[in-house]
Amino acid sequence: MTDRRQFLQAGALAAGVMALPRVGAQVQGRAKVVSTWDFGVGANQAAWKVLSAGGTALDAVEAGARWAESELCNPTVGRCGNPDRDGVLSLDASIMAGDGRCGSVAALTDILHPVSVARRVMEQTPHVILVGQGAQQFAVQQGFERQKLLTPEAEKAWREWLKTAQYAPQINAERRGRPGDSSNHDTLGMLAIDASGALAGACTTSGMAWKLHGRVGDSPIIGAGLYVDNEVGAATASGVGEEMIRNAAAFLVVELMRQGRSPAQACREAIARVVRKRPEASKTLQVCFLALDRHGEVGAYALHRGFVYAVCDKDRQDELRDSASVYSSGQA
Ligand code: SD4
Repeated sequence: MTDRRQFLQAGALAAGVMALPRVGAQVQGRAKVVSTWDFGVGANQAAWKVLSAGGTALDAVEAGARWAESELCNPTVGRCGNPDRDGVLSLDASIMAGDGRCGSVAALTDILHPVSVARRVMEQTPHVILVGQGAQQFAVQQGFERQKLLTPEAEKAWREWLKTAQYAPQINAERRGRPGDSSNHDTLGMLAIDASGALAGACTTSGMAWKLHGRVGDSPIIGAGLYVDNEVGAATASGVGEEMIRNAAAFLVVELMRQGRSPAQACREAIARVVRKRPEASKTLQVCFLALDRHGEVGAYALHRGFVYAVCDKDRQDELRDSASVYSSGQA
């Protein structure tokens, strides 16, 4: 028996309307994209080109992450990222669709667009995560070009660091800058909902500067740095990834939303979980969560001040919001 939805789809297809992307206010209606940090504005605009033309959330977040990987030049994302302790620039990225499809790459070297390799892992392999040499080999097989990415500036910063070689993940400096300010940047996490109501997310990062060679952060770990479920919503994280992995944090945020919390409440409760688990460490580590539910409601929370995120939909293309934070509001 044909159910009502199948019937409507069949009718629409017969009328030839489903096959055509509908551009304009109608198709943009519920579409929205949100991203971590001030440079999220630029990433959102790249994603919005896709969403506003009736494209999918998945294509949109890939486009946004690609923008950050190649166009934005900063020490924590993509080609301008700082290297690890051994001077190697290694990149982590993930992508996830709200129907559960996901892919990621970790510790990938010499490839400009890790997020697109992550998408190929999702679409072309039976696996979810590829790492290191295997990820690079797969990328090359898929037609991605191998290229040296370490910039002279990043190499210089690494040589400076080598003079003391003290590695201590720390809280991020408070963000005072505006979009485009080159001193303000961090890992990109993006979440989008498209006109059909489908959700998707992506993360891309060079991880923590001066990390041990081989270190994998939260961004390519599905459920830690990124989680998306069309039934509920999506969440992404930035900050010291080890805390996100310990707490399965992005999954936790989505599950809290499933239990009825708003995106902001879910992010706050997940931050509280991080603090409860490691109260002392939480005083100096930064952890930030950003969430988008399936209705398009956005929320964020951070351990410490300074986390900003960008929101883009048909009514605003470059909005930057400050997140609430546990320690600055004295609610720890
Ligand atoms: C990582 N979460 O690799 C990333 C880094 C980051 O703000 O987001 N820094 O741990």
